Amino acid sequence: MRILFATGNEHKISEAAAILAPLGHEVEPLLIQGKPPDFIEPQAEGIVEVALSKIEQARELVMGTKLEDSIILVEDSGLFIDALGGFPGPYSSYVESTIGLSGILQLMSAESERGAEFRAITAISIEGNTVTATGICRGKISEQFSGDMGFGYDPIFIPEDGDGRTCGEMSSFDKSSISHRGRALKAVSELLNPPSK
Ligand code: ITT
Repeated sequence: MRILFATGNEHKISEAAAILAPLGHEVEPLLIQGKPPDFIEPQAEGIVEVALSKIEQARELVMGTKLEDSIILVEDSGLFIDALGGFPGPYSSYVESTIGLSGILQLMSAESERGAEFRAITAISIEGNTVTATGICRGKISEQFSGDMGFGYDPIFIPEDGDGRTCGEMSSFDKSSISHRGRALKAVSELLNPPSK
């Protein structure tokens, strides 16, 4: 299937394209007048509500255009740190662009309990219906930055299903095999193409 990913984050598009290609799907960016959509994210909500709001906004954007019948994908994701009561969670994007990763390491500097998880909610709109799936990647916050691959919080997140490297030190292939995005996209893909019994 050809899936249009409505996101302003090009790293999400390249990761999703690599995850879904072996499952038979082609991922392209959803562009409106040549630009990715700029979503209004309801700030008081959780990531499920934000993902549903994004899919609603994306559907409105394509309504009445030649993309109206396209399959559209959106995602909302975030980093949830146990010792900070789940912060930054739904505020991950805002926190990354304000205090940044160094601000998070500073907040965590006196913490020995460093458990955290990435969560992703993907929502796909197909023939007027919306299907959603969740992906979680447990891990911990590193003591310092490591690696310059990936994006966002990758240089300070060590996944527990990995080998001790941060996601920032992993190839996109290694990261996607255990990431929240990889898990959510595989789950949503199974809902689109249920495995034959
Ligand atoms: P769109 O809303 O346009 O899709 P966005 O980058 O704003 O793009 P989110 O609202 O879902 O995405 O915010 C996700 C935040 O969590 C943002 O700060 C990301 O950098 C971070 N994040 C999400 N997935 C990540 C990953 O795989 N690795 C590192 N950081 C990630």
